[in-house]
Amino acid sequence: MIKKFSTKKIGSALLVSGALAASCFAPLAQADWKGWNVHPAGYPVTVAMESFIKEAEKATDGRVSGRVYNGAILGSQEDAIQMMQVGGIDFAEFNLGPIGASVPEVNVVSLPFIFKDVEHMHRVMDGPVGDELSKAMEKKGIISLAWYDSGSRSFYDSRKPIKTPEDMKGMKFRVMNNELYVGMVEALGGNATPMAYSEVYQSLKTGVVDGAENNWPSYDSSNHFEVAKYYSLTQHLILPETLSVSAKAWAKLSPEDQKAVRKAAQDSAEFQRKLWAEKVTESREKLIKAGIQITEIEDKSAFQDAMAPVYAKAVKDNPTLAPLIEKIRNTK
Ligand code: GTR
Repeated sequence: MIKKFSTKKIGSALLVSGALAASCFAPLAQADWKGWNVHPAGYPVTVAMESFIKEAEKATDGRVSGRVYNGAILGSQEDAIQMMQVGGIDFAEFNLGPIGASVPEVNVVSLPFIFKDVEHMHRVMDGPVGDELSKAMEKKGIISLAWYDSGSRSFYDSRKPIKTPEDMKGMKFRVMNNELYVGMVEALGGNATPMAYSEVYQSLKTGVVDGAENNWPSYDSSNHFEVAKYYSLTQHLILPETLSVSAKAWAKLSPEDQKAVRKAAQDSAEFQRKLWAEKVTESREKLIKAGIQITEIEDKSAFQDAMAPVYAKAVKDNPTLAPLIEKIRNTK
């Protein structure tokens, strides 16, 4: 008797052999990267990250591909920094502020008023200090591929304009996760509490905190302006951000693919800086129309002078900051 093969069995045999054949011919280092991002769709960081991963895919003939998960749905920035160090996420855009909590050298950029302006920050980060900070991050499993912009941060609150540090007395501010920022607010006379970005809106609304601090685009996109309308232009921090890849994901790429991915990251940074400049203007105009109250602070010396103990403590806790501060000050 001739044994009949069921078409179902033949079908699945074909499927299995097909899959085997496909896996034999698939490129070896196929990587599907998970990307962490704190910002919403349309934000300059988000648009640039999406452009990065698309360009990286093209430039590696699909050996690298990935997806950006917005709005910190993969976890807070603090958690994401830890996740990247163990390879739990493959790429991300981080603010160097919270990275300082894991990579102490990076704290140099969190010293208030360390940069004269955004152009000075660019010169520093595109030079030897930027390279030194990248190396320190690499030792902790974070491969920084390019620096993104995040303008300058100023305080905002729900109670009153801030013209001098005295105005901060008795007010409680949310800060990013880094003890240095707690010291910064305390040195100005206020109280500070570190908190995840996603919790700030509700905390401002319910009065758990009176204020926070951020740049124009984040003050806008987070809707914090709705619940804290006094924006006082202290411009105390100019924080670079980084487009990074986890050392684990990076090590799986060939040198050629690493080069291509780095190039895609640097191109995306150029794009991000352009989008950033446009967004700052757009957010400022939008929020002025929405009725926020801006306080210009021509003379910031009272805020700057109050930072002496913050610098002293940072250097005492981590002496490697002293030469870095020198180098930044000497960068013309
Ligand atoms: C934004 C920054 C985010 C995050 C946020 C915050 O300006 O781009 O990475 O650090 O501020 O205040 O937590």
